[in-house]
Amino acid sequence: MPHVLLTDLDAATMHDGYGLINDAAIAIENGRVAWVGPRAEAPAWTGATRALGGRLVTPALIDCHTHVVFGGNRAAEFEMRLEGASYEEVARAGGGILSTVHATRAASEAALLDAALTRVDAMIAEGVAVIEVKSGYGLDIDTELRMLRVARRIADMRPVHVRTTWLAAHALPPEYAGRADAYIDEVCIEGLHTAHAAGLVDAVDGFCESIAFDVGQIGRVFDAAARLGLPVKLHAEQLSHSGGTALAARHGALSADHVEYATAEDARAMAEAGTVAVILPGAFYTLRETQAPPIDAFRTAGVPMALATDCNPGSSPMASPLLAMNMGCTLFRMTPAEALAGVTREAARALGLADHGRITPGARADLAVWDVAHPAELAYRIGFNPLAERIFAK
Ligand code: DI6
Ligand code: FE
Repeated sequence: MPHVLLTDLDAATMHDGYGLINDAAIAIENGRVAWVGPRAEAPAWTGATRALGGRLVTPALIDCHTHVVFGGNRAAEFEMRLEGASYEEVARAGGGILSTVHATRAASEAALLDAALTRVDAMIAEGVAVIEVKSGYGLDIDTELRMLRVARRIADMRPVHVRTTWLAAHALPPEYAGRADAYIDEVCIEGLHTAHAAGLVDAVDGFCESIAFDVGQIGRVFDAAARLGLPVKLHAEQLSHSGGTALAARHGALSADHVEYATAEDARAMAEAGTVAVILPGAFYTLRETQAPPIDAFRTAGVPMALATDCNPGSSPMASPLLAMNMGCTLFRMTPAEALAGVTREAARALGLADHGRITPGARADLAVWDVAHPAELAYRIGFNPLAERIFAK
């Protein structure tokens, strides 16, 4: 979409609150926003013009935390948990993440891609233009690399940007039982070098939790990432307070994700480091967690908050960023404006993407056009998709 003037629309530019401009126009040149403002002040224009009939335009959505590449599903575990087993109990019994590891190791690259695309299509249908995709269900170097090759191929198959994240430090595979430190060295760090050399890694993540890895082990993975010049992020304080957010902040992480058990002190450290809190209400809801993330402490400390689906087969079998927005508001009392910023501007920040998630000159012109009268409607409804059109600037 080289030279287009979108006219006759409301635009949310996401500077302050909604940053709504009524009767706005957006000029697009070579896939970038060239100008945005009141239509009456639009620049003289020789390119094409399209009227969008007073619809709301926001930045296209960004799902900044997903595990969309995996084999199988975990409906049987869902039934077990409904009968009373906890997520940790299922994991310790060899189910949970490890059951998805078995299914993922057994799946071909083509099968993994096929299954991931159904989830990606659901996200695109809700206006998503950037998806972060993590490895973490291979737990051996070959399968972790296969997952990230599939992640990269998503962007060849669909009009969407993909950011890949190395998450080998997600769980300890059975062949390394009792040898977690060796797993960190031989798979998480060795494999990271291989994956990075193959151009498959945009960021590095880990799961810091009693059922996964401790602060020292994750710290070693983060040091390896730093030596390669790769940014880090972390699944932190999801099920208990394990010190993950403080570790993430010390390493200048892009984000700390889940953070239900984070404290006000953690929030201050995150604010100082510029680490985004990625709020994942789908996992909170699915696991029937009762500890809500400290949203007020994040606000007070000035921690930017993103929102994402955490789309995965276990703790968040959800591919709807609009539902994540609704849950962020209803479960955590985020405001609808925070929810919208959380799936646009702050999600871009959580991925280190400077030119996504805003409608501002120079930003990528990836836009979502909605059949709503007010942006709060995006978070308010459950199970309605008001997307009229997604504009993808590639
Ligand atoms: N926390 C999560 O919510 C996902 N990974 C993680 O570390 C869930 C992974 C799964 O249950 O498959
Ligand atoms: Fe996750």
